[in-house]
Amino acid sequence: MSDQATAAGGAERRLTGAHLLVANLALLGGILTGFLQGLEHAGFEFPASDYFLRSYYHSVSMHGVLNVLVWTTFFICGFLPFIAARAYGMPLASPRLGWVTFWVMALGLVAAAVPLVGNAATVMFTFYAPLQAHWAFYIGLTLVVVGTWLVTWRLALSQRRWRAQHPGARTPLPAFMALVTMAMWTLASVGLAASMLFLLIPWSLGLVSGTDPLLTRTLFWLTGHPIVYFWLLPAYLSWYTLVPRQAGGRLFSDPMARGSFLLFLVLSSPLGLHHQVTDPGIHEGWKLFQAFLTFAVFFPSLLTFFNVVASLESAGRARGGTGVFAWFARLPWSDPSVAAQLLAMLMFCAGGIGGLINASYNMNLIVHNTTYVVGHFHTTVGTAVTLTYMGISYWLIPHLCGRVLWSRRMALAQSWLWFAGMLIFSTALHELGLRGMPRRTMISQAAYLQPGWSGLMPWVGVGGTLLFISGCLYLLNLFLTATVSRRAEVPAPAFAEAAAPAEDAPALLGRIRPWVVVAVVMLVVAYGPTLTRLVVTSQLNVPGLRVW
Ligand code: HAS
Ligand code: CU
Repeated sequence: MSDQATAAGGAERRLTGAHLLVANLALLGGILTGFLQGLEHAGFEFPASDYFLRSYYHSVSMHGVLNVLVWTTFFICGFLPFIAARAYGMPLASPRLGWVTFWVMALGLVAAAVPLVGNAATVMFTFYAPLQAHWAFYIGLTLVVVGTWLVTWRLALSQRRWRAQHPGARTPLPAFMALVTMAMWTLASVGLAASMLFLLIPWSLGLVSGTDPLLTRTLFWLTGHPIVYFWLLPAYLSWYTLVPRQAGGRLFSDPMARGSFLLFLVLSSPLGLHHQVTDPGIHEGWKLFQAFLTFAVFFPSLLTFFNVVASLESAGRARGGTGVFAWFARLPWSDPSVAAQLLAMLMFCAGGIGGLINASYNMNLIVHNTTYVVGHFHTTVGTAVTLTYMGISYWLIPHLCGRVLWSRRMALAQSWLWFAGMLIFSTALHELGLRGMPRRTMISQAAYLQPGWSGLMPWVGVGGTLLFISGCLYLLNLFLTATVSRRAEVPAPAFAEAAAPAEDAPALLGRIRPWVVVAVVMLVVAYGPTLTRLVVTSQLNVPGLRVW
């Protein structure tokens, strides 16, 4: 363990801290805009002004970008290298590359943020053409993506260095998971990169007169689906390798955990068409094929469910828990880091089932573009991921700052408040979606407001307010931790030992490269014909629109 303690030494700690600072600043903007949108859905007038938020749509664009693109990406790029260094028991390769990466991402963020805040990129986080943002928005986001590739590179260099010192040994599970996550993402991001470099950037710079909305949408979703697993897998990493130990138990199976991550590597990317079921111009056969693959990518999450529940059960029983379910109550619910993540897991059970409904081809016709989808992604990225990252922050920030968490009780209250707020918020949005309420709409101004909606709309505001209060408590607690809390060495939790260790697995489960090859083949099969046809027939004749 002493190896682990020193591995993520001063340099890595500062680097991680810098990423987390940016992530949390983004979250502050994200929860503020989200709060105002929740109130708007409850019937309050949206406080548009010339100074800050010009319109409801300006707010939604900021909310989406800050929360799902910036908060997540910066958290991940700080957290995974930190974890990898501890797992390898050695400092990562080239801290300088680490800092170059951070500054590339930060520069990109500033470039994208200027037009975003200035209402010149009110195009939603999906930046669908033909809505056209200022070129700096696209270039800035592209730089952030380039930064993530550099993280992959640095992890790969570190893996090589570690491998040279440990020939024949199995890569430690947390480092393996960090690598697989970044490999999956790097492969998946080619769609977005192609869209940015060949279509959106030249178009926004005026170098070409038109673009092709369907082609840009297809390239976006090629990346836009796997991006959700880019957010999820670091949370899974924590659920597998840290939470069982924090709870006083062991990981049930290391090989099964590796297998699950490798399945994500192979299956995450070739199924983005499930976001385009209603798009014309793409053959139904390919949509159906990708719908089946979407059901396949359910499987590694089911493996995760089984493995993590079995691990937690070992912890609950070790703490004197009994019965079929009663052991769950024996887990250390008084530890805010654990409680936040357990609540995140519980919410993800609902979020995952909702995903299954979205993915059910014909059922998608009912929920698509309604607030049902908004309900879905607030239980997934908004809770499974975000509440897990919050739970991680409750040990990581004190560890990085060398100060104890300012208030454990506040952290516990915050976690439960998030869970309760989200329960209200997402239930109302799911139900409103089933009653036909469109998403991404300034709904209180809609002329077609339905009588069946009015009873539920205030609950969106109630849930949103609880979430806002919870988010503020989280940020306040961390701020006080970092500035005025008592100084002390706060150890990071050690990694969980596995009841079934890595050595039980076939050697192939210890390797990554063969699986990357399979992932590439899957991607080519699932997208090759559709993309080839779209590129060949593309007219590139649709001009940019600014409708805001
Ligand atoms: Fe999704 C739309 C399908 C998972 C995020 N999704 C979205 C959008 C976002 C998003 C942001 O097929 C909107 C994008 C936009 O703006 O248009 N989603 C799925 C499926 C899954 C899924 C099949 N989504 C996620 C995750 C996300 C996320 C994860 C973020 C992190 N989603 C869709 C589809 C759409 C969609 C369609 C398009 C909708 C449309 O028409 O626009 C699956 O991966 C889910 C699998 C999950 C499970 C749950 C396993 C449970 C676990 C918890 C363990 C619990 C424990 C505790 C241990 C099977 C692992 C329990 C203890 C006990 C004792 C019980
Ligand atoms: Cu998806």
